[in-house]
Amino acid sequence: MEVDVVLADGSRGRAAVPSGASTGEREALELRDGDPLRYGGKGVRKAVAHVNGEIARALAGLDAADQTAIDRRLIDLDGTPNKARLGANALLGVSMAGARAAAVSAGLPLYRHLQARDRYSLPIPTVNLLNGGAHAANALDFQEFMMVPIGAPTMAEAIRWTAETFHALKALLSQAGHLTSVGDEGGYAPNLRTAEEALELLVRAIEHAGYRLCGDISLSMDPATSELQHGDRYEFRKSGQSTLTTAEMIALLERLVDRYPMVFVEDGLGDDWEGWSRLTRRLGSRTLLVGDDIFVTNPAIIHEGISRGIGNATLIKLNQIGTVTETLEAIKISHEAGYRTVISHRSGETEDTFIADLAVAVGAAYIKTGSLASSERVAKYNQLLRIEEELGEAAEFGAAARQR
Ligand code: 2PG
Ligand code: MG
Repeated sequence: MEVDVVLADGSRGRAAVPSGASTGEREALELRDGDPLRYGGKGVRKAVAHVNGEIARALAGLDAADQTAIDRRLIDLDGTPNKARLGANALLGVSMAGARAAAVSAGLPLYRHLQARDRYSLPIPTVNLLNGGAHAANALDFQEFMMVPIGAPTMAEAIRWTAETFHALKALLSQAGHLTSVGDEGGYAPNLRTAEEALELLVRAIEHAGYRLCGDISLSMDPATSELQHGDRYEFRKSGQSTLTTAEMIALLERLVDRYPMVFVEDGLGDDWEGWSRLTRRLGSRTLLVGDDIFVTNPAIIHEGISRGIGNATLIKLNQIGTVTETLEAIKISHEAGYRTVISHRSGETEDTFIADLAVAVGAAYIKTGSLASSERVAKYNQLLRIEEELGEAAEFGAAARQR
């Protein structure tokens, strides 16, 4: 789904909307046609018709520089709590393209239009090198195993370290006779079974690439346990390992956090607020516990999570909530409560680089946007490199992540 917004002064903004495979239950609705004869039901003609019809009429004449007013109009027009009538994909495409058009009209780069600052912090990439779960056809139940180049001095160096580690990992996998094909987010998808096997491989790849584990490069993971949760149990169906209770899942995560330097664990538990609060009490002082499917970038849910002591960091995906304004609100609420933010891609991405600018604008600690294997992910890294170059001395890599 791609949208063009054209302003009266001729400025144009274009944006494309991504799509996820492992979605949170309370995400805004992505409108698909459901016509089995086109794209297996996944076509977006209805959403496109909404953009070109009802939405275009409702926005004509509004000031694009007033993002809040644009998004308020979109939300009111849709009229449902989860954007089910017009589709969050339709609304978000317009919202993002509108922001871009306004930036062009003001003669500003997108990040500066979203947030004017004297100095910017550049997010540390958290890079998915091994794929499992819903993102790969292997026997690994946990979804994402990532490297985080926390010791890199600049974005450019962080990306070089990442590329070198990614290739060192490929060599290790080949030597061990593993497949080196990749999963949805461009990380390798070898037929491993356990989280330990995956993390051990990352540790070896980091060392083979000539970096120090912990000092230079640390780790993170997204088990995406909402996909494993069935009732009050976590089932490891892909690997066929035993089923875990919430307490056992917390114990497993604790073992992994004890053993490996883990910047964060995302979605360590599924839709279980009581369990999340236990998990946070147990591990919250040792690692970031990032809420993705539990918070779904929804300001009201994040607010409730914060007041109940759930997690200590927020994953941010524009299309989970459906407008730029609500996304900025979700980030603001998180930062005000001392929660770090991780700006994230989706497993189904486009070449759109909005999230790179967003992460810089808001001073997010981390950005999660896949490996360096395919252009829809590399596009975001390239945009971060351009921003770093353009900002020069006005940018500090990793400042937000290092802040106490
Ligand atoms: C996640 C995302 C992105 P998906 O779970 O964090 O990595 O995956 O887009 O499939 O929800
Ligand atoms: Mg996730």
